[in-house]
Amino acid sequence: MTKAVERILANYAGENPGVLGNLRRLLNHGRLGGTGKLVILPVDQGFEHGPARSFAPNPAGYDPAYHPRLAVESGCNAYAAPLGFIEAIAHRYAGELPLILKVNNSDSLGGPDAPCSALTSAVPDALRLGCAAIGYTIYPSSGLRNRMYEDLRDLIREARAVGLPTVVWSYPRGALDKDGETAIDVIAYAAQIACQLGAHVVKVKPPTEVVAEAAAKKSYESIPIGTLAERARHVVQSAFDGKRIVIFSGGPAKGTDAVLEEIRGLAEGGAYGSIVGRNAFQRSPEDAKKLLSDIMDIYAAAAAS
Ligand code: FBP
Repeated sequence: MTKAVERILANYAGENPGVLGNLRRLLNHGRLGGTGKLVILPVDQGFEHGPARSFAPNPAGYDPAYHPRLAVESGCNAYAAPLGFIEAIAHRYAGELPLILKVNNSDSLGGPDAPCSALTSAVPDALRLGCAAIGYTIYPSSGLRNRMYEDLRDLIREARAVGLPTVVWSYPRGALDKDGETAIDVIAYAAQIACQLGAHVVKVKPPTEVVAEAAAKKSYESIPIGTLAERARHVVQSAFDGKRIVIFSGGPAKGTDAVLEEIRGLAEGGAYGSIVGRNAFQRSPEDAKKLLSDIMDIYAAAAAS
């Protein structure tokens, strides 16, 4: 085990050997293995956004086999997806590529309730499919957030009991306006909530300079948030002073320069890594591999500095 991985796992010292072993698997796999940094490929957008919005830009992505192959060939640390996609490929990839079973999902077809994902699979599915972790989305600011927090409490307890860590997608959504969803105070708060719920790995969106909550404005007068690096640093600090692994999502497809500039800011701010979906699988395989490789270069350089 490298010093970097040892240092990170020391922050999870209270966990059982199964959870620690699976965290070690995630941290030791792929091109960034052993550096303490992670790049993960998430492909739940078919469920969350629909097939055409997700896969039409690169139709190879309609095939469930496409994504884990891209993850392996790019050297990603792990691949995360809902039950259907994982079931379609686990026989081939379990043990070769760390798999994260996304156990809740929501569509974007609308409905009268505040956003709340359905439980779409369970801990025994993750075990059966040879997964290294489960994934769960919470929507802080949704009217149904307390139900999600309570479901997550039970899931983390159940997953931990069988040695599986939990990756929490913490996405503020519901009562907030669009700017509020990615405001620095809200993202830092979302990271903190996920950690307090027992998340082993926290995933949030890159924060903007906006401070959304009136009650938080005074506190942010003395916190540097002018650059993305400063904001990432504050989010990492909000995740138990960096003692929990915090990774940032990629967002809608954008130009290569914009993606890499964002990753540079996140890496400079101490991010543990990125979880990049659309910006990877919506490009051609060659372009996706090149972009993921450039992203990994940035994190590798940050780990070495
Ligand atoms: P992307 O890199 O495509 O943003 O993927 C990360 C992710 O968290 C996915 O797991 C999820 O489907 C998507 O973002 C949600 O995006 P949005 O908030 O735009 O619905």
